[in-house]
Amino acid sequence: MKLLNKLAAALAVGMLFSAAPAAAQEVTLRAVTAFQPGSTVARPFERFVEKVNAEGKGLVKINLIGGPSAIPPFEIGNAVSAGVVDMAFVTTAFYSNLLPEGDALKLSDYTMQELRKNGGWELINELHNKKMNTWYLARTGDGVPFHLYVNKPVTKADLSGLTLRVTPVYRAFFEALNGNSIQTPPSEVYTTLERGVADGYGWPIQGILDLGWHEVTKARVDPGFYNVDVNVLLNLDKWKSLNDDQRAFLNKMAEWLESTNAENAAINAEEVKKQAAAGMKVYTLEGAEREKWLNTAREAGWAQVTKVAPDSAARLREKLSKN
Ligand code: 173
Repeated sequence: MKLLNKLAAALAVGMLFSAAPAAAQEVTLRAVTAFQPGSTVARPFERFVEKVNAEGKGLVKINLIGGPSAIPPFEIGNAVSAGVVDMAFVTTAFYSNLLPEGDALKLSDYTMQELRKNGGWELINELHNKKMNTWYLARTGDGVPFHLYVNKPVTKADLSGLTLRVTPVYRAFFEALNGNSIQTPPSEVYTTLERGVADGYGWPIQGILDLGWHEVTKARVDPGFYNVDVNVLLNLDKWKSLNDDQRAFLNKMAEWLESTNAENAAINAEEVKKQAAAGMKVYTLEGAEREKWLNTAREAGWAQVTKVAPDSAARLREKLSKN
């Protein structure tokens, strides 16, 4: 081999070696969670972060920079959309300013595993891509209903005379039953109840005790309604900048995270016991009142999606709903 060729070969090999570490470089994703660190609703994401960091060494690392005191819950959608953070664990109700039709997720009658097969996930992801520059990586909360919690009796599907703390999850439903609504982030629920500013609030079946809210809550109304959605979103530019291995790894972790939704039935049952042990009563609606309660929840929910996002509502209902 001539000297020049040898040199060229050596250079090429050198380039290969120097290119290799760059391709395999670990990416660090800055993440925030909309829910109180350590609380039941935040826990699935915290387990996800632990697992990604344990199994993703050299590939992907998540730096969980904080909870709702780092970025206010209703600002988190903006932050992940703009790339102020790379990843967020947040419910659609907190980013309805960017994606109003996100309201439809709580109305889904299918599990995420089913939605990944029937094209529902593609539609949800497409809307997140186009309208808020995010990638819809995974959903937790499947199999967790929301409830109304109250300090005054509720014996009918009628909320006249009650002022209730809401987010976009509950507003259309409670108002359809003549309730008054006032919106607050979770951090203000305790004082809102303590001061009697509200007579009740919406929240999932999980997490009341670890937030201390049983201290200011007399009762829960059954049945629960809807399905909680708390989602892992990535900034879309960040997602696109990852290499194939990093994306495949995150998809595998997302599949694992969604498989943990199967644990929710048991967690829900534990929460019901804990609420009872804390002295909380239950008002159970039955027969026609129960039917009215559940039908109003669903129809007020879809009417709201249709009102705020007429372009997407029919497509969403077709993919997400059995009715
Ligand atoms: O704050 C809320 O009541 C709310 O909208 C919500 C949504 C998902 C999980 C927990 C709370």
